[in-house]
Parts: sequence; structure tokens; C-alpha cells
Amino acid sequence: RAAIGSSRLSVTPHAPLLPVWTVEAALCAVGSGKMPVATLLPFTATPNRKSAGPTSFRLTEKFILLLVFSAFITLCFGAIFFLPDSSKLLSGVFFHSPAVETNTRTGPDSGDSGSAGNDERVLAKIRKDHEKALLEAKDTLQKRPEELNQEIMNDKAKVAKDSMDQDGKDANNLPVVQYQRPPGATGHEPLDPETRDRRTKIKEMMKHAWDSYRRYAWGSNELRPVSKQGHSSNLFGDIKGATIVDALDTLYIMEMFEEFDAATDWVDKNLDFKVNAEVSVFEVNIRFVGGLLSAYYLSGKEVFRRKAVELGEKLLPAFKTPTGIPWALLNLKSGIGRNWPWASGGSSILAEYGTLHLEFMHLSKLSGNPEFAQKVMNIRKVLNRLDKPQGLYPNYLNPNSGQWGQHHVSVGGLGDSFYEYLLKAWLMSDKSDEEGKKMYYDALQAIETNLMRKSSSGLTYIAEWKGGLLEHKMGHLTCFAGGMIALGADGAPSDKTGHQMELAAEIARTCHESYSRTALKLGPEAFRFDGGVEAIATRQNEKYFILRPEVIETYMYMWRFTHDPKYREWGWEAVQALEQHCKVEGGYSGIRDVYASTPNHDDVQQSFYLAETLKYLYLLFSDDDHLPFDHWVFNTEAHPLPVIKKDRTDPDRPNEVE
Ligand code: DMJ
Repeated sequence: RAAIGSSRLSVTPHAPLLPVWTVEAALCAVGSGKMPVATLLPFTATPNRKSAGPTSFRLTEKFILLLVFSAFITLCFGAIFFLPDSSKLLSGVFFHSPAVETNTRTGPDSGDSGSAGNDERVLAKIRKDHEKALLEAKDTLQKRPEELNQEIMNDKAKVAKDSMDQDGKDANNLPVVQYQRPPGATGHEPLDPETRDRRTKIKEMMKHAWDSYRRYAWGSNELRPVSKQGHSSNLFGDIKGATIVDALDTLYIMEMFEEFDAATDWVDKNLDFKVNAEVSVFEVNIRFVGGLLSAYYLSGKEVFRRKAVELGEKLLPAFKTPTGIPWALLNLKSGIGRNWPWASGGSSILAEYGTLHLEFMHLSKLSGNPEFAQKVMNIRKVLNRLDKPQGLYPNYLNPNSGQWGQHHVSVGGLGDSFYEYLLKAWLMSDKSDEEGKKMYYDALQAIETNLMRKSSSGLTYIAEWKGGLLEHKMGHLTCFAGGMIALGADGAPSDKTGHQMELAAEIARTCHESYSRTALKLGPEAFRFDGGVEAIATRQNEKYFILRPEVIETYMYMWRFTHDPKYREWGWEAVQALEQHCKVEGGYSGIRDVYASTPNHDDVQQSFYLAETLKYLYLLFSDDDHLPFDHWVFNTEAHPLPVIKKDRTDPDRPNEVE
């Protein structure tokens, strides 16, 4: 036993001096038959049975002993590793697993029934837990994605609520809001196969535009698709990532969620407003604030609300003027503002200060800070105190004196989105903003009377007004008006709904003509109705096309309100032209002259191409319940913002914001 039990074989004093062998080595060598019997002899050198000690065993006896022992060892190992529930034996017996001990000792049924009974109970519990988990998983799988998202949001809101301070503010000093996604954030495939294919095609275009930006210009404001590098216009100062923020909601509504997540991550980690640079208040508001707000309302991700409010607060110093009419340009660090040097004696511009309303109302709602809403409501007050020539709003207003600058009026550049925001303020307030409504319909009447004309061949257009004289030119930007008039037609006073729908359709037709009369089937920046031409650009500096959305925007609204298939056809014509002439290997580019037979690319992929042009195209080939108009209003950069529903229980409180 001593020889076997100890780890080393001790050598008897009588034995000759020999190397020390381990039992394992000896067994191994014997077992493998490699050790000659003679080699073992030194241990058993004395054949005399009477001599004391283990060395007196005979060789055969030793073999038998070794065999018995190894059989025993094998049995033990077999029992440990191969009998059922051996793991428990291992953990319970050898490793003294506390889990096993607790279960067996403190379980409700613990008693003297023995370990077999305990095992049964443990197994039964595991089975029960398993079944419960399966049922829960089944339950989860049966839920619709929206329900799941809503549950996650509710849980998040609950956690946020639990961690808020005494004023009901969260860690970012924002009020806790119960996020509820408005309906139609994503759509479904249209039934008609052709429409479905066309919609898929638009998504592929978005993918090409986005992937190219991601590959060549990630983090820059825009992409140069021909030279395959980043591009930054000075409209955004040192703020970066305009394309990312502008594209967020388009990615979401097209269900490009991997791309949306990458964009979200960039916003979270890199979007920085602490810049010592001058920005355009209008551009930053419509693209960045608008883009962030939409991304928040579509996804419910708090990072977007936080960033939108942070940026909104940075824009507030722009309103520090004697009248409260904001500056066009603002240094985000110093808070010092000024106006464009070219704008009529230091005036602010109607389309710029008049295109803050929708975003600022939502900023007040999401931040709990009424200042945003007060600032834009004050703009209305100033405008309503002023006399308007022929009921029209001039493009220039001096923020110091509160007086109009030059009497230029336009529904295109410098004026356009002011009118759009009057109508949409009313719609976004769930039709409770009566002031906005009246201002819109009065202005539209003045525009119709003073600016709308018909060409000799019957094309309706909206001219520009300069001190009482008409310039018979219509900008590509003005083409948005077809969609706006259609959107407002339903609420038009004095039975004018039908008439306004006709006007909208006529403008859509004129703008379509401006496309079809070019060589490349894409519209010029401005077209004229004088000197013997109709809907054609005559000046070289008006022949370019920079991927603008306005014509397609009008097709989308007209399609929604009429379901006349021609609007989808016209949209498809534009898609084919974009693919043929604007698509390049590194994205989509604008064109310098739409009348030239081959395109000369301007090497810029504008951020509004992803925000607006592709979004409106996608919606043109989607069903009406995708971003339905009774729940969503688009800002001027096509960022959908939810209608702020009236609190029906309180007649004196028209909507949450007010
Ligand atoms: C966009 O940035 C907005 O639509 C704005 O109101 C004017 N136009 C450009 C795109 O053309």
C-alpha cells in the first residue's frame, strides 16, 4: 500500500541504488508492455516470501494487485463522469456548489426525503422556469414592432421619471415627456407592383447617395460626388454633418435602420454646437433643428431632443434686436448677430425670420421653455402692426426700425417659406392657430391678385413684384407653391377649395413644363414668361439644376389630394432624368446647364437632396397612410413634425404648447 499509495515508490535500503519511479510511470510502462519484466526485478529482487515489507510480494501478486487497483480507479472515474447527473455530484460533492446546497437545504419542501426528491424538485423548477420563459418569448413575438417600441419607450420614460429631480426635470434639465409615436412613421409596400418597384428604386437611390456620402465625406456637411470628397458651405459655420442630420428621417421612413443607427451614433458622439463661427439662423434651423426634431418624433431617441433643444438655445441670441426680428447670421459662441450685407440696408429676410415658427413651437413643447414660442409669436405681432403694400409682404424688414426695406415681393427665394409656415402653423396647431390661418389666406389672396398670371398659351405662373412692377419670372423655388396651395385648399374660406385646387394643379403643370422643355428633362433655377418664351430660362446664370425638391414636392401633394396618375408619371420622369444625368459613381451631382445636351456636373450633392427630393419621391410612390397629413406637417426642409393635438377636455386650452 505504501508503494502504491504514495506518489513515489520508495527504495528499500536493501535494494540497489536505482532511479526513483512514479507509480503512474511504472503502471504506464507496464501497461504499455514497454518495460521488460527484468526491469521490475530490483523492486522484487528477493523471492523470499518471509522477508518483511511489500517487496516480499511475488511478481504475479503484484500484477494482480495492480490490475485490481486500476480496475477500481476506472470504476470510480466511470461513476463520476458517466453516471447520470454526474455534474451535480461533481459540483455538490467535490466543489460544494453553494447553489446546489441552498436549493437542497432551504427549498420549501426540504426535509428528509433524500437527494433524489431534491433533484426532482430542482428539475421541476427548471422545467417550470423554462415554460414560463417560452410563454413570455411567444408573447413577445406576437407583438407588433410598434407595440414593442412603445413598451420600451414607456419603460425608458418610467426610468427617466424615477430619476428626475424635484422640478420634474431629467438629467439634461429637460422635462420628462411621455413619448408617443404619431401614426404612420413607417409605411408598407404598395399593392400595385409597378408602384412597389418604383418605390424600391427610390430607396436604392437613397442608398447610393447615403453610401457615397458615408464613404467619401462622412462628417462633412456635404459630398462632392465627382471629386469624391467632403464639401462645406459657410451657411453652417463650423457645425458639421449637415447631410447626416438632414438625412436622418429619410433613412428612418425608408426603414434603413442600420444607416439610421450609424447616423444616430454620429450625432451622439460628434454633433457639436460649441463653435466659434457665424451660421445662417434660417439654414441651421430648418436643417439641423428640424432634422433633429423629426428624428426625435420618429424614433423617440432622447439624444435628438437634447441636441435640438441645445441648438435652439444657441439660436436665441439672434432675437436680441430692438424689434425682436432676428438677425440672419449669428456667431454661436459670442451670440453676436448681423444681417447679410447685400440685404436692403441691413434688413432681415422674410423667408428667413418667417421660417422658424414650426420648429420653435416644438422646441417649447419639448423643453418646457416658453421663450421659443414667445419669440416667434412676437414676429407675427411686428408683422401685423405693419401696413402691407397691396396686402403683400415685402421680402426685407429692418430689425432695428421695424420698417420694410425695398418693396420686393416673391413667393420664391427670399419669401417662399414664410407663406408656407403661416399655413402649416395653423395645421400643426390642430387648426387652432386662427391668426396663422387668417394671415395665410389673406396673403394668398394678395398673391393671386397681384402676382399670378397666365401666359399666352395658358400656363399659370407666379411672377415677382418689384415696387409695383412685375418681373415675369418664376423660380424653381416658387414651384413648391403648387403643393402649398393644394394643402391649404381644404380650409380655404368662401367656398374657394375647388378654385385653389385648380390653381395648385395649374402651377404643377407649369413647373412640369419647365422640366420637359429642357434637354436633360430637369428644371432650371428660374424660367421666364417674356421675350417670346414660356417656362424657359433665358439667362445663363438661371440654367442650373441643383437637385432641388420643389417640383417633386408639388407632385407629391397633388398625388395625395387627387390620385391623378399623371403626378406619379411626372415624378417618374424626374427619377429617370436624375438617374441618367445626375447619378455619378460617387453619388448624385447638380448640373450647370439643363439645356446642354450632355451634363456638366457641379460636383455637389446637396443635403436637401436626401432630406427632401428623395423623401418626397418615396412618399409619391407610397400609400397615403405613410406620414398622413392629419398627423404630420413637413417643415420647409421636408422634416415631418407632428400635429400638436388639441386638448379636447379643456376648451380654453387649445393645445399643449399654448
Ligand atoms: C431647402 O433648403 C428648403 O426647401 C428651403 O425652404 C428652400 N429650398 C431648399 C431646397 O431647394
